[in-house]
Amino acid sequence: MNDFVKTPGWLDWHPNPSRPRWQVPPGSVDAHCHVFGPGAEFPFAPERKYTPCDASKQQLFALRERLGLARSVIVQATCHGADNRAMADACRSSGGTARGVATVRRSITEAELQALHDAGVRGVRFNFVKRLVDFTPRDELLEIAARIRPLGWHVVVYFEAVDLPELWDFFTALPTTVVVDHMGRPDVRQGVDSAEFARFLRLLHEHDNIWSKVSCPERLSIAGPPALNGEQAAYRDVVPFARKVVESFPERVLWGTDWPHPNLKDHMPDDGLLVDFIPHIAVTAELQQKLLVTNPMRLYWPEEGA
Ligand code: 0GY
Repeated sequence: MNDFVKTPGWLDWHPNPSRPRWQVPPGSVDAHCHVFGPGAEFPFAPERKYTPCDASKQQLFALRERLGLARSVIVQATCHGADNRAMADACRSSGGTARGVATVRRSITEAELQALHDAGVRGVRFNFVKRLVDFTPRDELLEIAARIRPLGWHVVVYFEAVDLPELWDFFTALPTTVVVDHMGRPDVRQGVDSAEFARFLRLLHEHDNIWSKVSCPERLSIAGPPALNGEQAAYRDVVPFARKVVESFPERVLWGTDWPHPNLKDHMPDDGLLVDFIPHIAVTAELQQKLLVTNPMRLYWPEEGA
């Protein structure tokens, strides 16, 4: 039995997402998703800022199948702190079809890092979103980055657009590939030509080790769902941002569902609609192949020689 009490107002993941109208290319990767617990088996961390519903590996893999996706990258969610057991267990039981991104502290041993690698972990996540985590000193993060580099891992960073100026020097000092979650969370009200979004694009222009996930339109959108008709994307106000990133940096973009969508307050997306969003932001077969297959395979399954 799970004794954890969900955060008030918590929205559970969509119980019956539509089958996408748009078919993803064979071998497509969901490069940003999570597992939550189940809490009875993998307790949530004492330092967490929210208590989610359960979202198990079986449920994640069932959704993946429904959406036509082949592989997953399971990103450690903050509700599990630096206890990576649920994520690592999901990777290990995936038969090689899931890789992971962990959260680690400087106290982690070499043997523990190696065990995570053996489970399928290929990166660490540094989170700067203040509502999600407590502050970690930069020197600790730099030390972790230096230690994971020899494993061939990369760093995933999550932050809000307004914080980029302050974080710029830290990000650009990182010695690994750096993957930015959700395009650095632009404020879509400011528009795709805003100074704020230009700053984010400049980060990628000037640093070719920095990648971006073009994920989470449901988190960034003011327009929201639904699609008005089959031609128009849901979350259409996010389209210009994601399309700009895909077309400017086609070799350094990733896409993910963000299932089970933590901390959404207004609505829970239909995951099928999130797949149908893709051809609006990657408008050619070549861009779609890079976004969904070539790029994530290069980063997470390099041994397969994509
Ligand atoms: C996301 C977004 C969020 C949460 C987390 O690890 C997390 O708790 O990443 C958020 O609340 O914006 O990418 O899942």
